[in-house]
Amino acid sequence: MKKRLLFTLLGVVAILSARAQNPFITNQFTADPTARVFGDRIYVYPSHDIPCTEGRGRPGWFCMADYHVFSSPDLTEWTDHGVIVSQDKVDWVKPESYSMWAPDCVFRNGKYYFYFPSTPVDTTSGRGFKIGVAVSDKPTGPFVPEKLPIKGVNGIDPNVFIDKDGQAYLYWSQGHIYVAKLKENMLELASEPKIIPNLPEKGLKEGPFVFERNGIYYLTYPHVENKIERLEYAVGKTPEGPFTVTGVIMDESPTGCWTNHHSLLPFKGQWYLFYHHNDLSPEFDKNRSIRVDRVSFNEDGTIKKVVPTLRGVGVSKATSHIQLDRYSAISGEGVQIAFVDTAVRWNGWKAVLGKEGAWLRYNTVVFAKKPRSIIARVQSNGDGVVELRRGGEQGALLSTMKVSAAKDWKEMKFPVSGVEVGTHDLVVVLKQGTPVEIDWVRFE
Ligand code: FUB
Repeated sequence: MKKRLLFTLLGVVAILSARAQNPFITNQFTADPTARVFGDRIYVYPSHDIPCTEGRGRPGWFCMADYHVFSSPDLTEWTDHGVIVSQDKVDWVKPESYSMWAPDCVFRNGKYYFYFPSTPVDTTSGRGFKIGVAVSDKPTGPFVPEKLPIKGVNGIDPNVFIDKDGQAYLYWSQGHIYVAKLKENMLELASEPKIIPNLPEKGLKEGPFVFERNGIYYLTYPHVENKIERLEYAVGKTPEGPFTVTGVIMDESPTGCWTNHHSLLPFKGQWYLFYHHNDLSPEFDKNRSIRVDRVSFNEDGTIKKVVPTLRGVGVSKATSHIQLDRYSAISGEGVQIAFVDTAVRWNGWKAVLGKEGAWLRYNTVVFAKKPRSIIARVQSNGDGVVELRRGGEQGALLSTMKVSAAKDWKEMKFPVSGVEVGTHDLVVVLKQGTPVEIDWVRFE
């Protein structure tokens, strides 16, 4: 992962290299993404998973000490603005609890309000999680935490929705999903918490996220209908319901990541679903990574189910490293995706074209000028020929890449022809020879 560091008065801001694919943050583990649009950028407030170790958290469980915020102008270039709130700097939080779970952030009357759950030092009003607020003049902080958590709220996964009339509502979960009005100051409840009825009775529900579209209020939440969480939703005519369970937004993880947690919002004319999966930690699902995919609605307002992708939503510049392993489509057999280096997973993945005819497609590569060559970071035990084609396996041939045997990764350059300025979908096919591994390609 290439990144540029900027030193600011607040700390370190990392401009992450273009991350047009899923997961889109790969410099650390991230989970529970709440995305918000402030101005012309999208900001993502996720949880920050770290591995538990002896003396740090509870091994085998979630371990979360602080929060970062990330932002992007285009869902491709992401900036890590660094830590905004941490467990040892909030008066009411038990500093060694490592329980800074799923947050939210909203803008109101010139201030940004960051809501987060954690374990309190003071347990006189009961054990379990409380929810606090930190306030800032900017979406990236500095955030000043309130001295005490919100009175009357016990639980996790805060979410704030501000209705068209200006009334703000706080939602959270603790077995059930709760709602209460917030006062104008955004720091105190203005009504008694109510359990939202008519949601599934059996199986954990958590992570509420509420939004309104065309007069329909959507209460969305992860729910364990079977064995692990899937994303579901209910609709109503007011922010407090009543809500009617309506459907599934995303099915359970095919590889068994137990949690999912999400947010939905429009950005520059397109709706997106932010969610998480354990891509960088496949054998331990409490070290997760955030993803984003497009979402759309039927005419009656129901949500079309989202099929998770590795390709994600970003546009890849032809001159950037194009991670083909985050493919848009793949031949059924013969292609394998694996870590480039299993000891350093932050280095990402490679695509292995394992047998003749194996192919993968990568969509939406933008060529600002006609390229003359393709540079590919490749490895092969023998000699293999990979064809680069436009659009499909039978699309126009753009380059024939003769990859020679080598023990190590190497960058090889091949001539390219027939690529016009514009946006193209690319396909690589193993034409003949031994399997070829590809880390990335870029054009010159
Ligand atoms: O990240 C910790 C917890 O896992 C969240 O608060 C839940 O929603 C689940 O994602």
